[in-house]
Amino acid sequence: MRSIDIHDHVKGRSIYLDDIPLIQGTLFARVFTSNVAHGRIIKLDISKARDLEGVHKVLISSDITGINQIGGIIDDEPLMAENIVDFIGMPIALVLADSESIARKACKLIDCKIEAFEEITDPRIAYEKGALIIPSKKFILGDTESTWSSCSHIFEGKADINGQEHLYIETQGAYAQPVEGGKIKVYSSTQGPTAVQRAIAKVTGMEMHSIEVDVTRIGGGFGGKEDQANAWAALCALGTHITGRPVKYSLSREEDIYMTGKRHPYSADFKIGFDNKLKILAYEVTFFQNAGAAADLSPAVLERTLFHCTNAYFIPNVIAIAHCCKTNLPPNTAFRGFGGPQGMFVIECAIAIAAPKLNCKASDIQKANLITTGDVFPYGQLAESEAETSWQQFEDRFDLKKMQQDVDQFNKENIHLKKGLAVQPICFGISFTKTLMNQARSLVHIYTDGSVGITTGAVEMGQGVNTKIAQVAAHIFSLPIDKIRIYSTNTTRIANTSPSAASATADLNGKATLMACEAIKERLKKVVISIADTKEQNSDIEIRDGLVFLDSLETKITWQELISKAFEQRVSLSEHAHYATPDVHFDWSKGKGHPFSYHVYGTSVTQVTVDCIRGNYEIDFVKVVHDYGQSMNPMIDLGQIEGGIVQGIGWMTCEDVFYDEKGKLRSNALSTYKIPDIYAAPKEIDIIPLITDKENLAILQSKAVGEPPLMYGLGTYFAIENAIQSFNPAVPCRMNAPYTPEKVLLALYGSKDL
Ligand code: LUZ
Ligand code: MOS
Repeated sequence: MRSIDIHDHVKGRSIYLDDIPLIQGTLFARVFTSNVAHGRIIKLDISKARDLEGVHKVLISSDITGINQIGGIIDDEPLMAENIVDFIGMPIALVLADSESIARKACKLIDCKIEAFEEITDPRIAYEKGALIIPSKKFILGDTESTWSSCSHIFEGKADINGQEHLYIETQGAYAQPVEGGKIKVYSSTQGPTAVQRAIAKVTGMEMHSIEVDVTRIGGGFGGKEDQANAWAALCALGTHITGRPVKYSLSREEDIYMTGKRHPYSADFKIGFDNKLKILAYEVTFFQNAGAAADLSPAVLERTLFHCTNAYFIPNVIAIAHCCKTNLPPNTAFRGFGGPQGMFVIECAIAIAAPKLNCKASDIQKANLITTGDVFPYGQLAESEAETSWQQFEDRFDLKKMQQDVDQFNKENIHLKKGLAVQPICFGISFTKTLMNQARSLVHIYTDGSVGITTGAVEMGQGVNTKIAQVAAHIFSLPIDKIRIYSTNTTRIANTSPSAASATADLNGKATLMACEAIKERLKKVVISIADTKEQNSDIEIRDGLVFLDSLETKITWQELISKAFEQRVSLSEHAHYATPDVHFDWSKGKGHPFSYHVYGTSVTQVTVDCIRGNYEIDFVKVVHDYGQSMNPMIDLGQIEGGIVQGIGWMTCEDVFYDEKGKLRSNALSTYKIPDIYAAPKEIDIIPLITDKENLAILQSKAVGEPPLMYGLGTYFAIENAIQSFNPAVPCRMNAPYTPEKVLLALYGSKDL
């Protein structure tokens, strides 16, 4: 089944924030921001801006009616700077004007002087200076210390991995409108309507029941709108609260790129020990996370880095330490994978460095160490593993040996073109690592004409969650999909939502929908029995082609008749259901628990061709065996996998977030920040589903697919590295992603300053 949004998308009829008709009297917002990464405001004169014709108001931090605080996990993030500025792009003043262009002009008239302090941009320097956002976190499994002496081979190294700009097609934005009685309705491009509602309540001083947040859909989020949509919505709502006028702020691409946080860059040190059969006996890793100037979601991201630091491998002795380092950059935030990919990159670096010295391929090490069912992860959860099954199926489908021989042959015959191959197993835990977030609600109405309307806490961001939820209802009621409507996500219909994140949205909201539909169906069954003249109490009902079947026998009752009858009998045709993922828990004081409802596995291989004169490269193919469970929508899942792979490739290759030493973003436009285009995409993507029929907690056994495929992209880095090695084996492995063509060129000729 296709996505239910496809037709409107293609015809340009889908509604995004900027498609909402403007109401009269709307003011346009724009923030004036710091141009210094760290310092003290010594002068702030807004009079010229305020006096500009068409400017309604200029607000600064002292105008905030509630508290000047939008921190999600820790209260460390002011909405507007009071005194100290912590990053370039930090809001200082908010202009409200009759048009966007007047607001832009007014910002230029604000006179602000900032006394600059020393800035920190490097997480290791932040760590040395003790600039940590939270106390460091640690996982321990077994005992590394006593294991080193029994290792036949030990390798140590350092790995660096850069950030990533979300580049959702729809930029951040919000539109606040006054409602009678001093209430406010806010349209926001957010993954987390409740997070927005809470932030507005804090900043305005209003109660949450006076704030309605509504999201029809958003034009991509990738984690960038899990928490960072809050600021713009809070600014608009504050403007409305103070002026009584509608306020809209839709960020330009330029503003969005320089003001919002990105994927976290990490630097890491590792030490890995092997026995003489390629088994990894011990692994020690220390992560330095570049969190930026405020906590945002960094502590949770840091935790997921630890959870995924051994990827799909079983390692009996592990110490993993992670530091959340405070720097003077925009606060970094959630991004597809949420710290997991960074954790996985480092273990893959360790394996890649070890392989040539152990005289084998990285894939030999990977294969020898795959986690199996019953093995324990460093955080105490026992694996229900598909790592070996996916690898096995992968070898059955693709001839890895032959691929390697072809590459070797090609490299023998070519001097200036070299191919590289890399296998990439993945393992990703599904559930919010913060247990309380694993809950969701669904509100299902059947109207008296038999049509169905559903609201959940899920935000449609192009990932197809609305289609999956409609499928769940269609499945339970056995109705055609066009009888089902999914409404906007709205805090007055569904309260206290978790953000649409962690790959868990379809599972959580789908399960709640399943429960609501089942409850209504249970009541309808009684109605059928009452009119179909049977004594059978356990009869199953089903609707086929609009007719009700009782225990597979046709009753001649139509769905419409059944609904009318139910209404006549005053049976409730609505249900609000609540789902909480069973059995998930985690105890941070011990670093142990069962944080994930299940894991998603898979195995990929990537082949690249590097032009060793120019340093550029092409991706020949990515071939994957991916663990679907039982896909409820293969087309949507395929789209997620392809998109994830390309986004992962971009992160590993051409996308290079660059802040200069003053903390100024230099890759601040699409001319300087390169995302993959069609030429950068693999020439061939081959995705083989691994279908399993094991019980799991996924919705209709259809495993979460949002984030895991991104991590197949990691293989690109190592495929490029392997190609470089075959051009110039004297080059030391350096683990510093992304491999931009510039860096590849430097590496090919042995440059030290990679
Ligand atoms: N967001 C979050 C996430 O708040 N907690 C998580 O564990 C998570 N995981 C992946 C993506 N977003
Ligand atoms: Mo996310 S990184 O699942 O918002």
